[in-house]
Amino acid sequence: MALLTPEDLENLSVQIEENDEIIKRVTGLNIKEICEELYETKLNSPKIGIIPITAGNGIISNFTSSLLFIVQYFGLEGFITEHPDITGYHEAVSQGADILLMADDHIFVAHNLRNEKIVSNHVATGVIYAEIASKFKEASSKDILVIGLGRVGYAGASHLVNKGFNVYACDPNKEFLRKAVDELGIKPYCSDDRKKFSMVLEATPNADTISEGMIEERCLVSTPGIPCGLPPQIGSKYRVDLVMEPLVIGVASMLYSVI
Ligand code: 2YC
Ligand code: MG
Repeated sequence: MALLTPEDLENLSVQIEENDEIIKRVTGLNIKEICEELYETKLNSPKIGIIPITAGNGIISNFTSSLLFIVQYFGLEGFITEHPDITGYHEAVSQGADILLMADDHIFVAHNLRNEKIVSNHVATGVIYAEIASKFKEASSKDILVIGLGRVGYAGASHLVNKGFNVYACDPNKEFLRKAVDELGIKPYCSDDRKKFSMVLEATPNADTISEGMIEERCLVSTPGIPCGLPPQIGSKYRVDLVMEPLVIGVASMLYSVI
């Protein structure tokens, strides 16, 4: 899984403002409204404990401060523990945190100590970016393309199948593709198929995965993937609306999903 870099998290407030505007324009709802509708709940006022974790590649300098910004952006009270790891865990619980946020290099979780719900970032991110793509007001059909069937893409594809969309998907990893076909019933799609889409969920760690033959003019590309899968020249030529943001949208989905 591609690890975030401090540069990815710079100007997070600008990144979320810009993306929230695009989301509102293309779906009619902003990110808060999409989460409230998707998870059928408001956030209420849980106290969020954010625990730095030193395991593996260790601390990402602005990761936990970014999480605190996000928690406060959604109007919640939060704190970053003074110490990392288990000392931090003990501190967070002792300080009365209702929900814990913590990540190592393999998984980033939100754990609600009050109702014992726990969610991973890759599932919550896949679901919310799929939901955004599926709510494109100008979509011409319920056909939707998912590029990348790893942990994030699979969760997104599964959510779209459950919502009754006609999910087409591609992934160079034949095992991932077979699994999604067998378990979700998605339709395999490869770039030389003639079909074009107005809604695309891109969930790969690779750049430039989207080619001209895949997309309709004025389509919506929804992607948490860093680097961007949409080549800029194709984005401008086809006047594509792009929703792409590194952390806020995924964390919002995590928080609402454990309420
Ligand atoms: O600063 C810390 O506490 C580090 N242990 C955080 C490591 C986060 C690693 N995960 C990532 O970079 C991201 C996830 C946020 C989503 C995808 N990759
Ligand atoms: Mg990508």
